[in-house]
Amino acid sequence: MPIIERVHAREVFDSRGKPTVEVEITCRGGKPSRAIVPSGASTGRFEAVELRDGDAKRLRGTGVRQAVANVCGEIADAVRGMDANDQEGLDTRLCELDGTPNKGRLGANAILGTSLAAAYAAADEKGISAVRQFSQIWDRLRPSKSPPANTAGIGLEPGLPLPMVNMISGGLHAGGNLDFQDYLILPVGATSYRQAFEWIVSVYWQVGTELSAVGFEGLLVGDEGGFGPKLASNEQALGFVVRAIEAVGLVPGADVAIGLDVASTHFFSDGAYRLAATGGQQLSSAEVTDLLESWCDRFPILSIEDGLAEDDWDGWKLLTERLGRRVQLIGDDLFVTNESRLREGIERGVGNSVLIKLNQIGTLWETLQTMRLAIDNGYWPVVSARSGETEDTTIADLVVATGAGQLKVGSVARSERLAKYNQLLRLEEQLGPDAEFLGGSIFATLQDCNLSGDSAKPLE
Ligand code: 2PG
Ligand code: MG
Repeated sequence: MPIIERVHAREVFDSRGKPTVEVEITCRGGKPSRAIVPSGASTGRFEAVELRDGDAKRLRGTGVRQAVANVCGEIADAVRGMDANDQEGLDTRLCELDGTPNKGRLGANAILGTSLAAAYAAADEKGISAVRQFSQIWDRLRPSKSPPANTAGIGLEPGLPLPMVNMISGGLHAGGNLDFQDYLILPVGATSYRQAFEWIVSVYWQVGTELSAVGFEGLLVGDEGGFGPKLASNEQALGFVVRAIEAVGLVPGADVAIGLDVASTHFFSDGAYRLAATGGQQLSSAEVTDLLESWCDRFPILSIEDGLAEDDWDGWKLLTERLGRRVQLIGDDLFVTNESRLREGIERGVGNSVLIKLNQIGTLWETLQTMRLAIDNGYWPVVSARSGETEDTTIADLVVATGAGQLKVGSVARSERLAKYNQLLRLEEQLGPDAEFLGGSIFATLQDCNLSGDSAKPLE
């Protein structure tokens, strides 16, 4: 049994140069195993608390020395001697030790680092890979029967995910003027992860070429590596992406569909959605829904995240009634990977998909419970990175282990993103037929979503 013997933590830095927590756990007879916690910029109000020192004299208050001290002190004392293989028991202990509903006392960063490092330490002691360890943990929650039809195939077996990849960035992630945070592509017609990734790289390069050709500062990239231009409108970005897909010989919709992360919470205030890119235009929830519906009519949009804000349940209900049968509607700030918020959404009939970010909730076990709840209710889980990332590849192993079907990591520039994409290439090679690529087939039940036509069109 992998017994936790040593727990250590240190302050390291993420892709924005911001301090974050790295935890190192050693089981009896094993080697030190570590995990690094990511960090968001467009965070939801209901996320678990990321503990920061707040000491303005050091690193503008962003230090995580207190969280590190919590791991090395109170948390280490509590988990030493525990079975690292018992993820549920360990994570429950961590939640009880913290004692608050939002992990505000010890910090979700301290707790998640410990939760994940324990999983890696257990894998090391057992002599198995991270993906196998995560798969064994998921086996305790893995649906035993077929999930509802619209998410058919998800979660049952390990599998390579469909990547959802950022091409153009705006919002809080880039210095341009776009209100919407991510213009993404989903290579739904690809038949393997490698092919999907090659298509993505080709389209990404082409978007850069198109932006440069018309004189935009297209080659400046945002926090997640997507291009961060100043454009005439939020809509203009969609045209660049569609043209780039066509220019590399792929079919918009059939081969490569479009996703948006509107991340609307950050431009919602006093009951209105305020769009800076179009001169301070103010829209109601119904008007944002109209706008998104008109875009879905004109562009091959398959997925929309946070189309409305984290508190706008009534607006979300309307959005879901209007678009929920033809588009994946992902709740990120709305659900914050939190089982009870997702349950509320399911009961209210809001959204049909949930973004899965480990640090929004703060332990591995709770994250997996939210995924299971989603799958049982026909909601697509989309495993996601944060805008502040590191070389840690947990989410790549996790998405394959659970067969969750989709992964959102950011763009194909910036090595903290490539760390995950490259890990998926390794897993594709190592697992072969044991990890099928479900690709766009997971969306087969969406109507009018531009998925018809030839799939697997070769690149020129
Ligand atoms: C999001 C994420 C990742 P952040 O909104 O989905 O793109 O951003 O980590 O800043 O919350
Ligand atoms: Mg988001």
